[in-house]
Amino acid sequence: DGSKLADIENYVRANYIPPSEEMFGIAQNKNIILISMESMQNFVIGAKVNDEDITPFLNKFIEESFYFDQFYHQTGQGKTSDSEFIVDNSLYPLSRGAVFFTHSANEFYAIPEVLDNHGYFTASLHANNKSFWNRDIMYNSLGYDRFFSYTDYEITKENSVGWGLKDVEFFRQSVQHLKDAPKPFYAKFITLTNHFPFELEEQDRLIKPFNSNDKTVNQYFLTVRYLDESLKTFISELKNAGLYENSIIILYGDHYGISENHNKAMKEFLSEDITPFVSTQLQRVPLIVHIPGMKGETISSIGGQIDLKPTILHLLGIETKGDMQFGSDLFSQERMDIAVLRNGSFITKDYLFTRNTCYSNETGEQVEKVLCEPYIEKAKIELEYSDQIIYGDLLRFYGQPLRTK
Ligand code: GP9
Ligand code: MN
Repeated sequence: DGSKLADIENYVRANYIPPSEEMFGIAQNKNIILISMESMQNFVIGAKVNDEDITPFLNKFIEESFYFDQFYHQTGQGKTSDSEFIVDNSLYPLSRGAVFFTHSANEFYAIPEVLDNHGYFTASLHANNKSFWNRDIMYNSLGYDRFFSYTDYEITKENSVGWGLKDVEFFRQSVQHLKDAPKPFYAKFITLTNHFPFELEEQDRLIKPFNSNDKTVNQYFLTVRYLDESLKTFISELKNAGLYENSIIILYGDHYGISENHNKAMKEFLSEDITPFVSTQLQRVPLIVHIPGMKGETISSIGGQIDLKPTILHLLGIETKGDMQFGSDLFSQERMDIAVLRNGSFITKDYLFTRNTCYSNETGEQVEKVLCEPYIEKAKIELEYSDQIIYGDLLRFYGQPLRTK
């Protein structure tokens, strides 16, 4: 295991990207509010259905934020839990199963543990049973101070739909928890209403559904619209609670909502064939970073959930050199544009590789495979190294001196 770890360490060190000088520490000692947007894909941003905006609030919020429009989810079978795992650890999830279940006893050096060492209170908030996805156990390994789950919310038949507490209600009640929390905090909010099969009561349908033969796709736009509305509520409640100005707000989509089983309706919606190339590009999820007092801009460098840990820590002025991580700071000019998906597909500025075929990422035309070759190798190595860390519980042996505890 020792020699394996040395190889991985060399790779990670060689690939370390220093932070953007301009952004490093810009959010020092500020609260971090992380919002996991259930099943939110990027193609709905700025899009309309029946001439109505699907995400009117986010469209505006993006104007005053950093919006990453080439940002990919990297989840596998562990869905939401995989996205949580990737974001907190800058490691890949597993190719099968959910690491939240299979390796919850491992040693990690997740964001909550890092921030604990910097005086932060860390919490996850999610109005579902605490043991779903084994969160109650895994959160201890990741270092969360507190998990606000089902029993911390007032949940009734009236304020629930589909999987549970409606997002608007979830955010309303969550702000109360935040008000009482120690500062500064790192708080993750996991939304739920925009979850398959996208159920919604009449009163919460704020736009007319899409009109295809596919009920799932038709309803998806309604629950996305509802999620957008719940975010608007949340932001205004944060303002009322005096929590807005000293908090960095980071919103990201956890994974796709519309699977390839719905290509026919998606073709109707997008007016293009859902080829493997398009399918891969559809794995983009929104990433929005709101920093009080900063104007923001749209950033089109290619990245994924794995890049969030170094990005967040650098904003807080915490160095990540020496950390066992596979992502890099999204604000850094020096980073390489790449997103490696869990199935081995990847996207760079020039190329998109999926199902053993290399495409131009710009035109979608198939190109010679040899052009993708260097990245095929990189993607393979990264996924393998990350797997080795998890299967071998290698962080047990790593980096004790670097940890400040
Ligand atoms: C369940 C919620 C949804 O608590 O996170 O899980 P998903 O099915 O999206 O992984
Ligand atoms: Mn999910």
